[in-house]
Amino acid sequence: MHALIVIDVQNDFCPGGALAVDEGDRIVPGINALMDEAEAVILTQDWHPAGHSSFASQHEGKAPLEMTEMPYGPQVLWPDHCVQGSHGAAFHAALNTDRAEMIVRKGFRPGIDSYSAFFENDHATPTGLEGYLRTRGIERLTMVGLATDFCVNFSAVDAAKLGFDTTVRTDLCRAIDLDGSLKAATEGMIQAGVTLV
Ligand code: VGL
Ligand code: ZN
Repeated sequence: MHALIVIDVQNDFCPGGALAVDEGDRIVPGINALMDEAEAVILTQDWHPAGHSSFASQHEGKAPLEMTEMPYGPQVLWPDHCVQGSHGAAFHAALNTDRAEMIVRKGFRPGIDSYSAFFENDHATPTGLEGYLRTRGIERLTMVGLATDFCVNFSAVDAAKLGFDTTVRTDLCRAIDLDGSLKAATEGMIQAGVTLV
């Protein structure tokens, strides 16, 4: 069985949002069209408590997009975004959420960020998505959404490492591209065995 996984198509990652990705809204019609043919549809939603530790505002002297060291490793500091229950955390209004059979919320632990739909940024704390997919007999995944070089990348690499047959539709993703992060992400996904189309 095959599933379409739609990563973080939320207002804060679209133009006008707190962590806007260039053309983030442009992928919405194509994603909706893909849902029509999908066997199963799963959405992810970046979902941080106010004052989350990935926000630069919580680190004195730090600006958004600077790095810090967390107990689990290096972490990019972001503008406040996708705060639980806020307009920015809501899905883009044009995204068809009716087909979603599962919505995975991630990044809700105050002290740890979660780019991947499978594991938090310690690469150890599971979100539960792996078990959900396996118990439903889903073995093949197509991923689309935001941002190519962060949440899509981490989700796709983890999926491939877990043994899922994983494809990323790069035409239905858009990137933040911070210091060459898109190139590094592309190379990392290919190395992990992800199919990029
Ligand atoms: C994301 C940065 C912070 C993403 C989420 O969805 O790619 N990026 N939180
Ligand atoms: Zn986030």
